Amino acid sequence: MALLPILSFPDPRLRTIARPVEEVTDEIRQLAADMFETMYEAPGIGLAATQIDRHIQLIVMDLSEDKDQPMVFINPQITPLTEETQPYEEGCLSVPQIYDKVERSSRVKIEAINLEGQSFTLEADGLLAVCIQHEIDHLNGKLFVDYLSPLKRQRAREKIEKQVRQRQKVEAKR
Ligand code: K1U
Ligand code: ZN
Repeated sequence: MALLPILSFPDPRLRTIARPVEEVTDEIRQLAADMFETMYEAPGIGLAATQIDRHIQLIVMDLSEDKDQPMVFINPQITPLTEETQPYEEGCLSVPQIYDKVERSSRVKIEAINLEGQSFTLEADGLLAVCIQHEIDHLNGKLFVDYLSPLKRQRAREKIEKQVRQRQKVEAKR
């Protein structure tokens, strides 16, 4: 298993559109295992392959408190089941320490493939609905800060650039 570096906003690689997975191979299964390790260590509740600079349609997620309910979504497609939206205070491992409200569809149908290569469908609401929409946005090169005002997005960019400068200073002293 391996911990993978997570790209940070405004890295342009986060804007890459992910391509579909053609076949679920051992390499994909190993990548998913490494993504789970990276997500749990961060810590986070979801991770899209885009965030670790792999541009394929692969998402891992675990919404449980005990980190014992791993979910994998390969080539996911979502369909809104309602016109209703709900606000949720989102975070993102690629936009560290920034949290803000985003409105998303309250209920969605998810169609995807699992690590055995089998198709499955499920209906989602609550945090699962929020998180799958957030992660699919990553696969399409979109970030939650894109839903915020230009001023808030600029502030987020400046805050992260400051964090990067501080980290580089600490590393240079080592
Ligand atoms: O995609 C990501 O960057 C992961 C992101 C998922 C997400 C969270 C909240 C709303 C939408 C999408 C995160 O995991 S941010 C960290 C986080 O939410 C968290 C971390 C530790 C414990 C509980 C939550
Ligand atoms: Zn994110």
